[in-house]
Formats: sequence, structure tokens, C-alpha cells
Amino acid sequence: MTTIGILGSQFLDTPELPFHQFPLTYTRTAFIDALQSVGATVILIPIDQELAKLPELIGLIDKVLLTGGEDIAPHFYGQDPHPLLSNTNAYRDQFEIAAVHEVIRQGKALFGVCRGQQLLNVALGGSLYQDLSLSETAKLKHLQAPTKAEFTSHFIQIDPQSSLNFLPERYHVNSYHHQVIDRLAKDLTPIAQATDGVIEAVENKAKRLLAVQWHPEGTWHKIAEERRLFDYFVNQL
Ligand SMILES: [Mn+2]
Repeated sequence: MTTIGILGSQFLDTPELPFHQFPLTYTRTAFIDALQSVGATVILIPIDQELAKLPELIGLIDKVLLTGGEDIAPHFYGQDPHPLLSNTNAYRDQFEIAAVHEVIRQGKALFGVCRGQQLLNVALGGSLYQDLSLSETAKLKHLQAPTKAEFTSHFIQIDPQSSLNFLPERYHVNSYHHQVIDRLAKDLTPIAQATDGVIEAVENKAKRLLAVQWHPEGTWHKIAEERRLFDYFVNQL
């Protein structure tokens, strides 16, 4: 049995908050459903501003899932905010960056989705373009919203030598990001790219780290390969 810890997200003070505008800790139900469907025991790990608890928290689980969400505050990769930067939550960034290092220290596995890929890159010393328009290479529509995530929208090319070799080399994914990797962390290998060159998956086999830029939790119930991605994470990574 494999226990997956999903690092939680927060609603802090947006006006849409239910429950009388009290701040909430949450994760997308689709992640829980997808992980449970391939046999995982799932727990939600809330953001803890006391990072001293991290060794104990990571010790409770076998593997960590980093989910999508806000932009990462750019000071974590040494930049000032560009006007096109969107909402950030530095509590979450700080917690997740520290969690990446603790996961590596304890030799556990990690899978990142969308922001999760970007966070992994930043945690390991890489940087991001704060908006697609700032990248020379990004030419595709990578933010398909408001089209639903159950629809795939652009092609990627997957390295057949990589851990994702169970997916077709030419593969079609959804795309919900307005930021992309700029400088890749030296410990990460790019293993999938969109046709415009944007990095769509990264890994470090020795450290058991894998991340994708798309959202398999939006499609796993419809597309068998996407469910295999969760199966790979839970049962093989
Ligand atoms: Mn994309």
C-alpha cells in the first residue's frame, strides 16, 4: 500500500469564499479520485508555516504530489514581479520548496502537476517566465481556459528514453498555464516539449522526481494513458 501526501492549497481572503469568508485549506477532488483509483491511500498535508514540522510530515507518507494553483512569487527565483504576474501565496511557495528538499533528503518520490513542475524547477534553482508573452519560444495557446480541462488542446513530443515511455511519443494534452520554465534547474532533465519548445515534463530518475506541465487530473477519467500516469506515480516511481 502506498500513501500519497497531497500538499494542500489555500483560499486566503478571496471574496468568493464560502463558509462566511473564513480562509480554507483544500485540494482538487479529482486528484484524490485519480490516486485512489490506482490503489493509493491519500492524505492531505496542509501548509505549515512552521517548517520545523516538515521532516515529521514527510515521514508519514511514501510520496508527495505537488498540485496546480497560483503563480510562484518571483523573489523565490531572484526576480521582481512583472505586471503580468498573477496571484501568489508565499506561504505555500515556502512550504512546498522546503518540502521538495525534505522529500529528496528522505529519498521519497515526488510528482508535480502544472505549478508543481514550475515549483520543482524553482526549488532546485531554476527560473520561470512570469508570463508566456515574455518567452521567445512560447508560441502556442498554453492557457486553454475557459475550455474545460477534460479536453486536450496541444501536442507534445515525449522522449522515448524517459520514464514517460509508456505514453505515445506524439501525445495530446490539456494546457492551463500562463507561465513556463525559463532556466531549467541543473538536476532536472526535460523529457517532453510542446511543438513550440516549451518544456512540458521533467524528471530526475535517481532522485525519483517527475513533473508534467499539463493536468492529468482533468482527463484521467476519460483517457486511459492519463490514468496510467497516476498508476506509474503511485505504483512505480
Ligand atoms: Mn502547455
